[in-house]
Amino acid sequence: MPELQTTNHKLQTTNYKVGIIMGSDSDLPIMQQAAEILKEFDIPFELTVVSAHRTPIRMIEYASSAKERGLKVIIAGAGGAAHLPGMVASVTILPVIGVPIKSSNSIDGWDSVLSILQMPNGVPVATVALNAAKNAGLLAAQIIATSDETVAAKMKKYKEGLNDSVIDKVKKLSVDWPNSFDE
Ligand code: C2R
Repeated sequence: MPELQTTNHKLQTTNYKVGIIMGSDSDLPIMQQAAEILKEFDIPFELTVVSAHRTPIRMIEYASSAKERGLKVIIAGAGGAAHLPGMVASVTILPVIGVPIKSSNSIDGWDSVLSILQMPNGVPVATVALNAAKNAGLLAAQIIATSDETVAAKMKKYKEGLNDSVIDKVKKLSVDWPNSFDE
């Protein structure tokens, strides 16, 4: 077995607010949906691969320095035996949002869902739905919005947009399918 080496990263302070990490670059097609949301909200973020299984020292160094470096939230995605989000949560006081991923080594996604969801008391991971990196991005934005009025205003607009798009659909639907509630 190769010797485990420390990564020797300098603890540089960053302006990034959110750290998006994933167990493998094969998770990127899903995890980039979180990145797209953060871009939409103009929230600075960093994105990289960190694996609890394959790069344990990197994982400990990344997670334990995250708060000191200036991050406010970590989004961690992993598939199969997905220990990354929970292990990250064990060494930081930052909120950790876990994204279960239906990866090539996943049986049906449940392995990843359960290993991220079923954390022991004391070490919470806010787990979103399978492959729901978009929701992870939104939840991270909502956490940032608690102390950032600009992001809060954008979030309010985003939610109003959701409402408006459903009302548009209701109007279209009611042409062929009238209902007494909307008359
Ligand atoms: P590869 O495609 O690299 O073989 O990875 C990754 O998140 C990915 O979904 C297959 C899957 O293994 C996952 N992985 C974990 C961890 N590290 C990698 N679940 C971890 O530390 O939890």
